[in-house]
Amino acid sequence: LHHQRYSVGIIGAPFSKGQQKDGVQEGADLIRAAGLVQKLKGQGCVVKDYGNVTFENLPNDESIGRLKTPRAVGRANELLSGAVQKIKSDGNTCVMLGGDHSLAIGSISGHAAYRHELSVLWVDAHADINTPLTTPTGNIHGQPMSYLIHELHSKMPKLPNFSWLKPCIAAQDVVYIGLRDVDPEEHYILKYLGIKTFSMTEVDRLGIAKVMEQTCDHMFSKVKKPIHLSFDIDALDPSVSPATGTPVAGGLTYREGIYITEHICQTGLLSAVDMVEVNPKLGRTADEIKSTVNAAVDLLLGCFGRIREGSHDPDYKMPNP
Ligand code: 5AB
Ligand code: MN
Ligand code: MN
Ligand code: MN
Repeated sequence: LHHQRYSVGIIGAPFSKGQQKDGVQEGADLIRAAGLVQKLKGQGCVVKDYGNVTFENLPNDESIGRLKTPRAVGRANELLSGAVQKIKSDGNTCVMLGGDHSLAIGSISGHAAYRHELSVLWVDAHADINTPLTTPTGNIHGQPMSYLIHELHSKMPKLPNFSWLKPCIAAQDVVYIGLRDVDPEEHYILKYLGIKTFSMTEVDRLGIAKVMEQTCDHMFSKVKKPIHLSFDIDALDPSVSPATGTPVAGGLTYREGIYITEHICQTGLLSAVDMVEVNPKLGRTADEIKSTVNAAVDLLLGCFGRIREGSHDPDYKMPNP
């Protein structure tokens, strides 16, 4: 039984302007209130909570074409990127608690500024790879990947408050798990770039164990790069995590979600995690909120050494009568 002491740095990002539903900005504090820090410490992690990023209110943030609140999203991600770089340079695995998924722009670019070459595992019902010109909704939480991938750079318009951002991820270093609601334009982009995807069809066909084996084969085919896990809680089935902005039927079970995190943990390469799109205001009952938040906490525990068979301290001595 191996025993590793993970150093975890937590940053909260109470931001919701990548989409239009109120409440997702409360996700980070709710995940904390469910005992994340104490539970991580309880399984042997060294944890530092860096608090929440303070976001400014930006007036006159008019839409650009269909794109909603671009200036707020650009500035928020610039701030988050800096916070993530700091947490990485302090020697931690970074945990970013959202907030909506537009925050992956800052989280991944901040991570990449520190570690240069990354693999990105994107666990989501959605591909979040619309460009500002293909988006059907104008919501930037459906677009973060297009801002980050080198191969899409020529398809991206110049936007205010995004001039700090450079694409930092290669299409071949991205793997998706859980897809089941992909826009036609996004499907074109995924195929055109040859991105590795495990939709729910592949999860059904192969089972989650083979999906994870093949995910790691793909990510490690050249060199072993640090892994950025971006986990949208809507990847899980709405029966498990109903309190989220864009739920889609037919998702991952709780057990499949946990298996993903256990497997990624066990690679020893996990370098940053996003946990996003938990929206307590969209739970219809207290139990719906609780189930969603507990799932988010348990997934994060799985990222940092919790295994379901249990574990024990190597120095443990049984009490004698
Ligand atoms: B989420 C949609 N594809 O672009 C769009 O929750 C939905 O971060 C995006 O995965 C869902 O608006 C964004 C229709
Ligand atoms: Mn999603
Ligand atoms: Mn998402
Ligand atoms: Mn969503």
